[in-house]
Parts: sequence; C-alpha cells; structure tokens
Amino acid sequence: MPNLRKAFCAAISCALVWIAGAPTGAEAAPVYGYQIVHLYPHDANAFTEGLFYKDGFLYESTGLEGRSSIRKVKLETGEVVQQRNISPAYFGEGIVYWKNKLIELTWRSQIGFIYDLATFAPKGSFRYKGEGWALTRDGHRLIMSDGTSDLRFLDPDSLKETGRLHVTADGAPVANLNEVEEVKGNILANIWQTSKIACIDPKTGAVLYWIDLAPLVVANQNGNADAVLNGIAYDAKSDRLFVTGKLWTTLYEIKIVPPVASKP
Ligand SMILES: [Ca+2]
Repeated sequence: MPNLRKAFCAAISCALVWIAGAPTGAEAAPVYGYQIVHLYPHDANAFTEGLFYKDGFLYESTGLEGRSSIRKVKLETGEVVQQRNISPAYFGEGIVYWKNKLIELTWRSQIGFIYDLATFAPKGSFRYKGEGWALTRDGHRLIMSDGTSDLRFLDPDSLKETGRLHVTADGAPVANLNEVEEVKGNILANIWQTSKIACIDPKTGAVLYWIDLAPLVVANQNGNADAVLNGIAYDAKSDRLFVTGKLWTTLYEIKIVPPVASKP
C-alpha cells in the first residue's frame, strides 16, 4: 500500500518536529504532539463529516449534496459493510448513537434524522435552529457543534437543547468547532480548516490544550483545500484514539504526547 507508506513516512518525519512544540506563553494553552500507533485504510471518496467507534466498527457519515451517506466500516480494512445514502436534498453532517438509534445532523437544512443503529432504517427526524456540524455524547447527553464557538447540549431522547458551552482559548472564543469526540471526560474538537484539535473542559469551555496534527494534514491534503482534518473517534475500552479527514486515504490511530518540558 504505497499511499499508506508515503503518508506514514511524511507524517513521522514532521511529527518529530512538532512534538517538540512548546507553549507560546505562560497563560497559553500548551500544544501537544502525537505519535502514530497504527495506520488503517480510509475511503478517499468519503467526505467525512462524522465518525465514532463502537464494538469493532467505525461509523462514519459523509457530506456534500448527492454524496451524503451513513456507513458502518470495518476498522482494519476500511471496508464499508453497511451504507445508507441520504437524499440528495441534504448535506449530511455529524453522527452519534444513543441506545439503539443513530442520529445525524444536516448542514443548513435545520433538520436531523434518526435511524435504527443496527439496520440504518429511518426512524424519524427532529428540528433545530442554525447549522449542524457534528455530534458526540457523554454518559447522559449529546454534544453538538454548529460552526460557532458554542457547543450545544441536547437531551438524548427528546433531542431538545438543554444548554450551551462557550468555548474559549486563553480567554478568546474558538470558532469553527467541527468534528467532536468525548474522551475521558473532556471534549475533543477539530477546528475547521486548521490542523488543530482542541481539548475542551466540558464544565468551563476552556481549551486545556491543543493537539497539532499538521504533518497528517500535509501528508493527506495534496493541494485540495477541502481535504481538511475532520474525524475523531475513540475506543474507550481499549483506549484507542482515531483521526482522519475529508477524502483522506488514511485513518490514523494516534497517541497524544505532552510537550517536552524545557530546561530552566
Ligand atoms: Ca466523533
């Protein structure tokens, strides 16, 4: 798989530089690096908008009118084992599961869809104001991004909004919060059109630290400005973190690496 090998080599050589990244000031949220643990194939035609892991499979949603779908994907091979295409009238966005339901947002149609998690059979829809970007969950609520610097909390059964979290870094709002994933009690969100993931405190909205994946973006973008980092999934049982991007050929398992403390 030459593409995988090429992406891996480019990413490793750059990652070594970025791991050495340090906080830019006493009050600034630190920038963490990463190590690549494993590479998996990813469908280069998937305009990834939502991603989560459950019981050995990735669930992925793709966007663009006429190309939107929800998929169940075998992690090891990237094989799509189940897929439902979305009406061309809609631009699919983030997904999450709750109980036996899979819930999907759309970008600007202000409507979300509910499917049976096992079969992807349609089960209903719900409405919300504004744009829909991404979804994740903790133990008792759904967490939604809408492209602004606010995250919304939704009741997982009624899908009504129950509150918002204003996200800031060093006191300034962080806009364009995109694909999200709850990991160990914090919320990871990649920032649209950047190489950065914010690790957000769900109580205060403060960015605790950044993870910079610039080498992975460089290795996968190939001059296509749309091929941005977008997709975070977490396997809590095995503590595995996965990231990918729109139209990327690779999905990465990564380990987050704190910056090396500088000598006094
Ligand atoms: Ca996710």
